[in-house]
Amino acid sequence: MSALRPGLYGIADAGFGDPVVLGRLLLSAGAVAVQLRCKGWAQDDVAAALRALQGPCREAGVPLIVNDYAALADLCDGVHLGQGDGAFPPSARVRGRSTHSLEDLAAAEAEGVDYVGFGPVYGTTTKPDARSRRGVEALADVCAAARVPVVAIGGITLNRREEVFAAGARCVAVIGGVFGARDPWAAARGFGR
Ligand code: 3NM
Repeated sequence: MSALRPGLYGIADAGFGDPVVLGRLLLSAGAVAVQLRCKGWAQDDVAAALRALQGPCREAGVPLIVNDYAALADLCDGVHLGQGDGAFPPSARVRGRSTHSLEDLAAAEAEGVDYVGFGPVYGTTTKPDARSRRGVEALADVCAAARVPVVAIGGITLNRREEVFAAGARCVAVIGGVFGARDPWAAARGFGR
């Protein structure tokens, strides 16, 4: 799988509805990646959702990435793990790690990740245990230092999109700004490049 194309790194977050439906919406709106995020789900249910999204993602040429559930790496193109979520399984083709500092970036690059998430750039209510906001300047510092693509996350709204890309982010990862919008498809479309 080649590196992430610039654009919306879509997150099909089960907190906002059936993640298979959300994933399909993200694909139809032009997302460059789809991450399945099903916090607290039974592994079998996550596996079923991954199987349902495999075909649509393949057809769209978009990587399907699972958040956590590293044991399901064989059912998708990649695995995204947070700090402290352990090592990547050998079968994960695309490896993404959440980072919150330059130190985290260095550690993630040392373990050979394909991209890093960086955030929260702004305040977010979607992730209750998120760190404090890092700001656009910290994002720019990480983007300047990074050898891998940076996916910016946390509180990104359509009117902040420009400054996030200007800071050097390859992709924006957005949950509330898409699925909290009156028209999620139009919002997702608007985040693209
Ligand atoms: N990870 P929204 S912030 C899932 O900082 C997640 O690593 C974050 O949702 C991090 O776009 C976050 O609604 C929540 O703010 C993103």
